[in-house]
Amino acid sequence: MAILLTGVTAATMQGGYGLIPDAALLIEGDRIAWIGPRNDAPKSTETIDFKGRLLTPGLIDAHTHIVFGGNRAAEFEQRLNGASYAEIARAGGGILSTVTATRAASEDELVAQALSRLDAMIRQGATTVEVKSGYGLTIGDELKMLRAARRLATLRPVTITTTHLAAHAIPPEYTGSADAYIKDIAIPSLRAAHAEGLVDAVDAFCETIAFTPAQVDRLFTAARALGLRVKLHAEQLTDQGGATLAARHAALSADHLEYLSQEGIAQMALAGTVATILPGAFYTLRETQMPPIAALRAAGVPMAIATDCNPGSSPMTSLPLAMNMACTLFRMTPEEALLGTTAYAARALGFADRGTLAPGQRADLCIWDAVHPAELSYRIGAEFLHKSVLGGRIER
Ligand code: DI6
Ligand code: FE
Repeated sequence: MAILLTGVTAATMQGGYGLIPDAALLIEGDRIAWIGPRNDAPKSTETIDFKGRLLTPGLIDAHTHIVFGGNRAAEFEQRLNGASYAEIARAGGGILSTVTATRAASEDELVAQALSRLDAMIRQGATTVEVKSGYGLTIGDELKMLRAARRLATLRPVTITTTHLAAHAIPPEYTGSADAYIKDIAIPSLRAAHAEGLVDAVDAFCETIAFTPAQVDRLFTAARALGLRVKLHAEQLTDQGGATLAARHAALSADHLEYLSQEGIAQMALAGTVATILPGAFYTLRETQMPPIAALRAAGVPMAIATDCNPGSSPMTSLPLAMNMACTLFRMTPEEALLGTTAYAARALGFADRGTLAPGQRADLCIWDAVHPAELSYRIGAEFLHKSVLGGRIER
């Protein structure tokens, strides 16, 4: 079955926007079979005219924590009454309050709650979503989270990739024993989850309030022995040399990066590690140290942009809003922002078959009520997805 989409301005995201005005795109099965000027389009049994709308690759959210129990509105209120994110974390709140709620939730409850967040993401153009564990922090609860994430993929026609993040926080029962936690919980839960086919990548939080580079190094060594790629929450609140460590493990991405050093940038450039920029967390925590966008750009490090959707530091489900924040807060260009949620987001997840419009690529597409791609970053909180195409199927 072939469908020809015509009357679109296509942003192919090859070499920048890669715009093709008055374009057409042929879908065959779940793949893009052809793309080019409408006048050169091959014949097709079915044609849909989108009347000048904008066509982009389906958006890719390369960093989310959408599976969790409860919410943290109360902590949001505490912060507005003067407490800092790190203080709340040290007092056993923050991530740990979500751990308590996540442990108490059944797998079905986690799926139901995550599904409403996933649906909000889909309405804003997401077609591939990475989902992390990291609020269970026992072997059983980490497995429960990853099983819930895998089930999302059976309930919606999007691609879900799973990331094991047991090294996200030190649970109360291991206070002062982070080394033991890595040995007894993080690494065994990784092996168990991998054996069950629940893990696509491995992540950790390298920070003074979480794990040291040496602890992360042990986890990453175990991950790579299983043949898994790694990524890292690095340099979010302080410079721990996390990006350099990630690069040494050929990481797919290093994420956050507000306190990234020039050395870290150089190592990421050498290793081909993507910089995943998360402006939602910067915005929510009212950080002032900006990630070194100009230096990353100068070093040629590809930058992805993601929602970091999580209950504490970024309760956000819109990739276009993340793009807007990356432009307005971090001075990224709208072209970089769209590359960051398409071509480079794909790279941050290790996908070569999506994120651009080209023959052979997976037919995950967005058609927007917009004319120029800069509108995606320019508008604040708008809902302007006209239709999405998921694996060749036109969804709405
Ligand atoms: N950094 C973050 O911004 C999220 N996780 C992390 O390592 C926050 C997670 C949370 O506060 O629940
Ligand atoms: Fe995160």
